[in-house]
Amino acid sequence: MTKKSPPNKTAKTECLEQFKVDAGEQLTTNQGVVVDNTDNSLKVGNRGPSLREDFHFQEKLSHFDRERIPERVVHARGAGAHGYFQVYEPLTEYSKAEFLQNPSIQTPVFARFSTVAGSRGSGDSVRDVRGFAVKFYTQEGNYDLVGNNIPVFFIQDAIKFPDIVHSIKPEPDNEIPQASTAHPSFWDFISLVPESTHMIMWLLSDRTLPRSFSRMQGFGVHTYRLVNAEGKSRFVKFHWKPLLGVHSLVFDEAQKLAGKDPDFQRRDLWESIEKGNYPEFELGIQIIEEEDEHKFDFDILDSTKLIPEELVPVRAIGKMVLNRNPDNFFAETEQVAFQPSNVVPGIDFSDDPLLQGRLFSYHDTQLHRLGSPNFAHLPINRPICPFHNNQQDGRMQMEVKTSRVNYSPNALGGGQPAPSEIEGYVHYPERVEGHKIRERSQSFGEHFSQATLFWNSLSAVEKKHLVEAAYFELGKVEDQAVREKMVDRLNHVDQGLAKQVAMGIGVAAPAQPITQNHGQSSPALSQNAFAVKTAKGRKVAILAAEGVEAEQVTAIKQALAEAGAEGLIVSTFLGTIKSATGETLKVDQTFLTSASVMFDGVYVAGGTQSIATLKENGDAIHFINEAFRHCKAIAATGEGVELLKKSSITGVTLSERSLQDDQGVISAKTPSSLSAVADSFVEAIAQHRFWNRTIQQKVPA
Ligand code: HDD
Repeated sequence: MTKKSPPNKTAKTECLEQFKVDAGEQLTTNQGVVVDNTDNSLKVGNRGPSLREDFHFQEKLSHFDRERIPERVVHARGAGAHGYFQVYEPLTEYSKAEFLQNPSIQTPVFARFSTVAGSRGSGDSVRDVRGFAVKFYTQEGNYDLVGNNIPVFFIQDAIKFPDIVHSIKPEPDNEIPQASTAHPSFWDFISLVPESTHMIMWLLSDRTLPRSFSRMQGFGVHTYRLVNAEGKSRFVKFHWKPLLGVHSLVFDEAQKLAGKDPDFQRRDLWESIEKGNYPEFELGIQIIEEEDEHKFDFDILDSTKLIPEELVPVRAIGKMVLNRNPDNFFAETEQVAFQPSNVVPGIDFSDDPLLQGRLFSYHDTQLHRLGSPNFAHLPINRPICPFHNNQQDGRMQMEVKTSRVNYSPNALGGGQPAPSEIEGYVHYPERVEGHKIRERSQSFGEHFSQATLFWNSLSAVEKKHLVEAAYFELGKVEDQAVREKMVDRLNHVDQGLAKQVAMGIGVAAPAQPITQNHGQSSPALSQNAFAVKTAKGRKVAILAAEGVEAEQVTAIKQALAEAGAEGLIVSTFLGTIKSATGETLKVDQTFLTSASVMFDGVYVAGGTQSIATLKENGDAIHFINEAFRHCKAIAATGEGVELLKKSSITGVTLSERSLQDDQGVISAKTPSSLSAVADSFVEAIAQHRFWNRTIQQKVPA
């Protein structure tokens, strides 16, 4: 899909535009010398040796040789988008940050979503935590909220970060596996680090298989501070909630997608924006008064804990809309440099030891990746407000400073740049005292209660998926002792869970619980709490061949379009097909270029000849079986119902006459009202999945 022109401009768009350069008309060297032949190097005679004086060849090759910069050590694979953030009402009571005061102001943002473990070229849909990083270009400087789609983290202290990441990444001897935690060294580490228990429950859950970036939550994870103009500080946790709801893939689908369309989520983000289906997220805050810091049965500085929404409600304070794709992936998405240390007045840090370590690590990483202390000059990283200081030299300085001084204080340069006379960023004057010790607070010592809370809060199907994920992940660990240790660990969470997992991985079931399940739950931890039912942005495959009933295809396509969804015709060959009544229909995808895993639902239109062809096509049958197995909405009208009968789908009733809707399988052999079928199908797509298809496992796919 080609890129449309950008919508209304934000201050950042204008800032970026100064740096935009189009392809130009005439090829030149970087020195501006015109080039009239870039296909042949300079040689002595047309078969002769090449000449060293070929400066065009040298420049072209040496630039190419340096075109890659080190990929991010984690979160290497990602996709980004521009947009804006707008606060709903002034947040003056809590924060003096200017961008949180005025509901009429749109603050430009750039968001980057990512996986953690895989390299830049890995698949989008793998089971992994997703990064959720947002740079706000405020008038007071850049503010970066660098979070994940999971509200807790693996470890409590940043000094363990290299260890956890080394264990997740491919094993060092053979670089296997790519983009997966399903390997012995990861589970070896986890089995020895009890503080990771809560996080691995989330890791094994459907949260790590988001349907799209626009359908996942985001979390700041750490406790931060908000500080108002009077200097009053409160603790805060940040939440992003997607307006399309929180929805996930199923694991089999995610695995297949990694081969069928490794760019699945990147493509979805790009196409949604190009079609005007802008991803939207509400920013929410949980506020904790300073005097309440110690009122919880966990430490709010411990990043392996969340604050249940039932204890502290999340207040929605504004909305982010992502409405413009980057112009250049490398210049923007690859070079964007997020740093949790980028804050503006009114937002401050807590003493969370994980956060404190991040305040060092990201800046250090940018110096390495981008290769220069001047990385803030890059268009994507430049603040939209002016910035001046005496840090003038270093690689790739983009500005030509004209003052003769680069020190402070100075008189020769009129004392400038001078420290501001109005208040700048003032760190919250928290009072601290203590001894220098390498220790962990005892208040960080309990590791299982919230893991149990999470388990108790899941729906039956979410629990089933979690157990299956454990079978897969631990099933890839050949070391029996590690598997035993993990069952023992899960027995701290819930004995029932430990027993179920033990059964699937060849470990003896624990006879006794280690800790009694406390029985508490937090409904907001289940994805069901945010399962917005809308068909907007969904994609549907319409299976068809020559002789299809065009009227049926048109009715379904129209109903989908009205709901903000899209119906694409999938057939054997690209080009066009002729309908039963002679219309020409364009084929969008073939059975070879697509698969059911790339769609949210499948529709089979009638037409005697079309269905006779599709019945002989194993790919068409597989398409239906697979969609059924993944609990997706399926519809068929007219002779289309016969194709469903030819498939292996089972346990649902198919209609011989008028409309039948059984567990999201909608059929109408004699479709008296196409619009009623279309409405039911759109409604079914909006449900996302039909988890109650209890016997879908029997269907081969
Ligand atoms: Fe990190 C990248 C999120 C802990 C060190 N991290 C990175 C990105 C995200 C996160 C979303 C990608 C940003 C982008 O799109 O460019 N990281 C988190 C969260 C954490 C966390 C939510 C825990 C709450 N990270 C963490 C720790 C450390 C790092 C404890 C080191 C002490 N993270 C990095 C890094 C990266 C990074 C090595 C790699 C590339 C980069 O920073 O720019 O510095």
